[in-house]
This record gives sequence, structure tokens and C-alpha cells, in this order.
Amino acid sequence: EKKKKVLSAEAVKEELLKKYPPKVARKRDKQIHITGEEDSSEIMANVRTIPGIITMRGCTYAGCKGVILGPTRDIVNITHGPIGCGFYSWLTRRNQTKAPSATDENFMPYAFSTDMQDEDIIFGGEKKLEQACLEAYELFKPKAMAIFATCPVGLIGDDVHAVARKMKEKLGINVFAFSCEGYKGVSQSAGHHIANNQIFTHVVGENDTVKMGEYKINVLGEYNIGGDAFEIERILEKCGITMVSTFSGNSTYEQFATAHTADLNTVMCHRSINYVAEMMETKYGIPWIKINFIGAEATAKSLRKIAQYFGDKKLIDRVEEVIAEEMPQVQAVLDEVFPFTKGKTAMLFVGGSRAHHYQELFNEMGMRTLSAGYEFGHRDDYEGRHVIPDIKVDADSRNIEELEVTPDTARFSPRKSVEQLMRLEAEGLKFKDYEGMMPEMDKGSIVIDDLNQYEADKLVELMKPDIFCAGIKEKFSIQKMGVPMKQLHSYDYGGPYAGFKGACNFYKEIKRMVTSKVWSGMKAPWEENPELSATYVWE
Ligand code: CFM
Ligand code: HCA
Repeated sequence: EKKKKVLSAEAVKEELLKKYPPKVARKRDKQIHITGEEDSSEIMANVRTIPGIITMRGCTYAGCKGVILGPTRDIVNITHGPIGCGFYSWLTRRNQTKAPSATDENFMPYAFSTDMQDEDIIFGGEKKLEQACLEAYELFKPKAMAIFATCPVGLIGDDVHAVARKMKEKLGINVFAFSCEGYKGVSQSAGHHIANNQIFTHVVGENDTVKMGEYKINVLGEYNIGGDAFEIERILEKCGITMVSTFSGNSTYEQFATAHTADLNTVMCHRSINYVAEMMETKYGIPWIKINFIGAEATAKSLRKIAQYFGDKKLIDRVEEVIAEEMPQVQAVLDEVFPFTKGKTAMLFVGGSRAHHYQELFNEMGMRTLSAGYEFGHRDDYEGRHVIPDIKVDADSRNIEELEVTPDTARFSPRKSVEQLMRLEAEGLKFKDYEGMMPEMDKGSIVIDDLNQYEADKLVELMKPDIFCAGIKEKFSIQKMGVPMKQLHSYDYGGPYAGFKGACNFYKEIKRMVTSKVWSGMKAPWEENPELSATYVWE
């Protein structure tokens, strides 16, 4: 029988900080928050990791190339850098795509890279990058190409934007570049911002073709990990809602180019894509609302929110019909797993939204989240949108304050304007509103920003959760401590976990994991009964 939580949250925090030198402890103290504390509801986030600490974070290139542009199937994404950067961002994220037919372009199975060598570092790599663009064009004739800078490119000063401009002119297709050198920000988050700015600048608004459909939305911040977007598409279609674009799960270049023709932007992972939502609102007058399809209840709530926004009785009724049709299967699976999962505990340390969103699923299963945190979330992701005013900052090149809605940019006249949305909000309908992670967690939970290897091990040792959720770097050290570990980035080959069907998959998977007997076999027989060691005789 595992030892259950005995220490208070305060005592656990003290234990985590004990080992650090005073200066490090002072900084980490501000990044570890116990919910419900009277004195403050603030957490320090989005700051540089202390050198020497083994962080869970990734780099700016990963956030730009891997996360935002990675799931686009018909853009040739060329990594300008040593081969490792391209290789490790080559589908490890399990972002799926479905081209309508075998003849439709899908470049995702390829890893395009300039494979920089010593001589390129010494003499400059621009020529090699041009060559790579020409070669890729020759082979694939894509409609667009994107170039991504890695650390050495910034250090030696190769001008990726100049190469992109030259190639755009020469090849007559859209070619754009990203100054997303890995070292640029404190995490992946800077890469999201850079990616958002460049897609908005170079692609959104390029094609005015308007899709048929009464209720046209974009789904922002959904990346089709493990097929999540397929389930979301199924549900939206069933409700009669038309998806103009997704940023960027199962997406195409044309989707981005026509995104400005939608009536409404729905934002799922706010952390990674809020910049595009804000810029589309400012330039095209398209309002955005916050939604979440992780969790069956959250899915139902999000569908209702979309229907309320459009305000048509037909849609409102249809959404209710769909929810009524989908929920019984969800309830049936929940009834089956609940007796096994009820009262169990979880820890979630993931990126910038899942550590919050997946708590919904655990709540539905009667499981409590003891501790959670983001790798690179900002304060608004923790504290809730209203704590901190909208930050309209510039990353790389674009200042969104310069944008404004003009009759030309607002030519698709969204079904409801931003002003109307604000009026509805004033009437009490909350569209933009979302709680951050901290206000929604039970009092006395431990929220930790930018968790590190040492703290992860310590947390597990002290609190022995029934399941720990994080990524591949954490997986095996946690399992070695005899605690089941679920990857919430890649889903460990599983999924989808979004929407109604996804919730069912998740319930079953977690029930399987928390009831597994295998973890009690973690200790070798002679570790538990030393006298046994004498009886093992090697022939
Ligand atoms: Fe958004 Fe994501 Fe996440 Fe993210 Fe990521 Fe991801 Fe993630 Mo990994 S966009 S913030 S940068 S929900 S890749 S699909 S799983 S860390 S919590
Ligand atoms: C990234 C991608 C990642 C990594 C996941 C992990 C993903 O940040 O570069 O650490 O297991 O989801 O694939 O977040």
C-alpha cells in the first residue's frame, strides 16, 4: 500500500526549497504558490530558468517551428540549422493531419533542413539556405515555404528574411521566414509569438474566398495531437458550425489565408495563439471567445457558448440536441470507471494550457489535482485573464497597436461586432472570460511554475500521487519511483482525448493506469525480503 499524502502543502514547499542556495530559494519561492493563500494570489512566471537547474522547458525554435507551424501539411518548413533541430521537431509531437486524398500535398512526413556544417558557420549559410529552397521547390512545387532560424543562424548573422524575399520573387510563391533562434526568449512561448506575428503578416488575409456556412468560426490553439482536432471537427460539423480554419491542427495554407472571412474566433490554447486572436480582432473586427474541448462538460459548455454568441434559436437548439445525443455514452463510461478513480490524486506539469485543461477530465473522474504547473505559461494563464490587462507587446517585428479596423479590412463584416460582444458580456454572458489555473484549483494545492527534475522527484517522493502527467523527459524517472506516468503532450500513442469521444478514451486510459498492479512489482523480491537474496543461485 502506497503512503498517502501526509505533509501539508506548506511543508512540501519548504522541503522543495530547503536544498537550494538562498538566492535560488528566494526566486523559486515566488514561483511556487499555494492556492487559497490570503496574502497573495500572484505567481512569478515567464522568467529565465536559473542556470544549472534541469528545466522541463524547450526553446523558442520549438515553439515556432515545432508547435505553431509544425502541423501545417502543405507548407514546406525548412529548418536552417544543424540537423538535430529539424530532426527532433520532426513529428515527435504527434500532430496528425488528413489530406483529403493521396494526391493532396502532405509534407509532414519529411524533415527539411539545411544541415549546417562547420564551414557554414565560418563562411555563412545563406547560400546553402537558398540552395535548399531551390531544391525543395524543384522537388515538391509547394504553394508556400517557411524558413526557421536556429541558434547558430542568429549568432553568425545569416539574414533569413532576405533569403525569403529573394526566393519569393524568384519562385513566385509565398516564402517567409522566422527569426526564432532557440535562445531568443525564456522558453517556447517566445516562439509562439514570433510564429503568430509572421503568419498574420504574411498569410492571413491573402485569399478572400468565402466558405459556405451559416456559422463560420476559426478554431485557434488546437494542434490535432493524437487526432483531437478530428473529434472537434466531427462535433462542430454535427452542430452545423463551419470551420474556416484551425491554427494549426490539420490545417492548410489556404485555411490561414482565408481565416479573416470567419465570423468568430474561438481560442482553445490561449497561451500559444492569443496574439493571432488579438490581431484579427484589431485588424478585421473579428471577436474572439475562449473555449475548451478538454472534458465532456467543458465541451458542452463551449458549444453552448458558441451558440449563444450567434444567438440563433436554430443553432442553440441543435447544440442542445447534439449534447443530449453525445452525453449518454460519456456517462456510461464514467459510471464504469468512477468507482475505481474516485478519490485518486494527480499531478500535472505541462506546457502552457494542458496542465489546467486536463484538470477538468480528472475532476469528472472524481480525482483531485494535488499539484500542477506550466512549463512556460504567463501570469494570466495562472491567475486568470482579468488579473492582468491585455498585453499588446511586440515580438520581433510587429506592434499590434499599429493595427486598426478599417472598412477595407473589415470587409467580411462578422455576424456580430466586437461592440456587440461587449454588450452581451455586460448582460452577464461571459464569452472572453476564462479563469486561470489557480482560481479553479482546490484550496491548498501547490502550483509550481517551470518545475525542474529535482522538484519533480521530490514532489513524488513526498506526496505519492496516483498518477503524474508531464512529458517524455519526465516519464522514466517518475516511473522508476513506482508511479504511473501519463504523457499529456504526445498522449503516449493514445488519444484523441478532446471532445466527447476523447473524454471516454481518457477515462478508460486513466482507470487502466491507476488500477494497474504492475507498480507494486517495482521492487526486486530481495529488496523487500533480504533473506531471499541468499536463495538465488546462478547456475
Ligand atoms: Fe498550447 Fe499545445 Fe500546450 Fe503549447 Fe507545447 Fe503541445 Fe503543451 Mo507540448 S500549444 S501550450 S507549446 S496546448 S507542444 S499542443 S503539449 S507543451 S500544454
Ligand atoms: C516542445 C514540444 C513538446 C515536447 C513534449 C515533451 C510536445 O515543447 O518542443 O517534452 O514530451 O508536446 O511535443 O511540448
